[in-house]
Amino acid sequence: MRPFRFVHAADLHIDSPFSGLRDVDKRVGERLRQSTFDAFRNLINLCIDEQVDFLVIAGDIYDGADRSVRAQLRFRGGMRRLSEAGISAYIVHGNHDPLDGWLSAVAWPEGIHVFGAEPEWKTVEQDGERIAAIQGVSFPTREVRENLVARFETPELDSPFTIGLLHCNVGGNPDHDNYAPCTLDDLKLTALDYWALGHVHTRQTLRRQNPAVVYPGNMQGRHPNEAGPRGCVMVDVSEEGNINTRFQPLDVVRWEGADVDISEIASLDKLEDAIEQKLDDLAVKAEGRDVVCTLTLSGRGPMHTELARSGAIDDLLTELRATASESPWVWVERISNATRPEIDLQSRAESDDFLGATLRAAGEAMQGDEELAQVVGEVFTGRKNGLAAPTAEQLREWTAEARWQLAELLEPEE
Ligand SMILES: [Mn+2]
Repeated sequence: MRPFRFVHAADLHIDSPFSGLRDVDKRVGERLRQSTFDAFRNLINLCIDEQVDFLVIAGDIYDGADRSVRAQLRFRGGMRRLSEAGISAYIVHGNHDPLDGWLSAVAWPEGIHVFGAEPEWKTVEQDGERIAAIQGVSFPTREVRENLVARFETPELDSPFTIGLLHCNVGGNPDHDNYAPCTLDDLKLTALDYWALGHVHTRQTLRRQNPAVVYPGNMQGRHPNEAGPRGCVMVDVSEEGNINTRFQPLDVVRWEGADVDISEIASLDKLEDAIEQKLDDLAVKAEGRDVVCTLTLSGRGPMHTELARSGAIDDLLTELRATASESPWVWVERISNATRPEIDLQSRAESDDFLGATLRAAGEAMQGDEELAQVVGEVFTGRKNGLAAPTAEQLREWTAEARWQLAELLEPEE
């Protein structure tokens, strides 16, 4: 068998509307609406530049069952470029773009194959030699509750390298609709060499070999929960049939979360500096891509009072957006204020009220308290399968943490 290389992509969601964004800047909005098209162009460029043998796409090419004309034409244009470069492509549809959705009659160029609602085999040939056999099935309709793996055939003994192409939910992943549910064991039993899956948007390799089971994730992040690099998987198959996978980023706008701790910050300008430093770091990490950032301010410090004033966070957001660099840009999509007030435990413990008394008692317990050690110890050792009693050091740490929690709970905010 001769070694070969293919690209596995899924969940392109071309022409995603990005409708959930709040008061987004015009250029940012346009860039985002363009981003799924650009990521797709990057996919086609990658296949051609790397001269791969073929491409497999595991569903959700389009974002909506009512596929936009623009998305369909762009997709067909990409397939034509592949075809002209002598690269074949194998495609299944998923829950976002099932076979019963609105679809213009598209004539596919040579070498581009779209699987229907019944599983079938397609053989990939290169220079007259069979290099792989692909079995795939499309979603006939949006809500597929059937385990589609059961309909796949075990390959014949003289088959070349075999690939299963499917949009499905393995192991009931709760973050995604439970369409075409199946288990890893179902996939193993079918005795294919590589399962090219789609549906779960976070990249993951469920199994490396015999068979390899891979979700490449989506190609362009679309909201804060799709943070970090997004792209496809490049698969190399050796003469012996060994599989080597490598992630290739294709996204053009990256979503990232950033956390700025205010505990060491005493003034507004220092806070702005700290945030800008974080945003600069994100820009570097994104390697020239634009970035949409969800920013969280956390920690306990003097800036809490200032940030808690009405309109302060909105003003900060407006200012950060106004001073952001032109290109590539880092757009702060929202700021979550999770900061806490600064509390001086020492002086607070001196006051003559309930919290003062509680803090004093906790402070004494931190010096070592036999009664506390006994009561907490029993929680651990008193069980059927008893655990070791906590050490004096652990008790001290927990008491210190409990003191902070009590102070926050009992201290009325100004
Ligand atoms: Mn999807």
